[in-house]
Amino acid sequence: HYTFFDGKPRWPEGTTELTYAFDPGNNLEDVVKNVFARAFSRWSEVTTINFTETTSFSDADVKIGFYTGNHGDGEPFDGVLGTLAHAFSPTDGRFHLDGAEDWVASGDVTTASLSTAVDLESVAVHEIGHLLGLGHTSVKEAIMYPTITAKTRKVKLMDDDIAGVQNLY
Ligand code: TQI
Ligand code: ZN
Ligand code: ZN
Repeated sequence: HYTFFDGKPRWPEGTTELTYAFDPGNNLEDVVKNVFARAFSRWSEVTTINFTETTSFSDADVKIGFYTGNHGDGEPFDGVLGTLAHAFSPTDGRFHLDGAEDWVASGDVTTASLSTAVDLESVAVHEIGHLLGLGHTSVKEAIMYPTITAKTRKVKLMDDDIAGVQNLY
């Protein structure tokens, strides 16, 4: 079953639009940006919240960046595998990914040559759930279940994820 963060934080009542931006220091390719757009749209399809990209990193509701090791928030990344990414609860908006991972943004992760390949969209869909206020679930097939293995793709919201987010919005 789905859970929320302590105190059930959420974006304000009536929020229909959240903006997101990429750290300008990262210089991401369009294929990578498109993965995030798809991941956001999976949650938009089941809520009244739409996500739009903005170029102003400082003004964006959701701030996305790839960083390695210590990056200033007290939650250092740990190199290949281990922690892949983290996102803060509403309404903080920080969404960080470990730049040391072998991210796969296109093609089939299940046939990737690296054993450490991680599917970017799978992780993004999970982290956006946290950004919206969902904690972890006990339902193994759900996006918000707290385990993913390398070379796995899991991007489709399950009934449990949908019920959780629709309880919030
Ligand atoms: N990052 C953890 C996660 O997102 C960070 C974390 C641990 C966390 N406990 C938390 C975040 C409690 C919010 C609330 O779960 S991770 C998965 C999963 C990670 C893990 O890098 O370990 C995914 C990132 F769920 F599969 F294990 C993405 Cl999909
Ligand atoms: Zn961080
Ligand atoms: Zn999680």
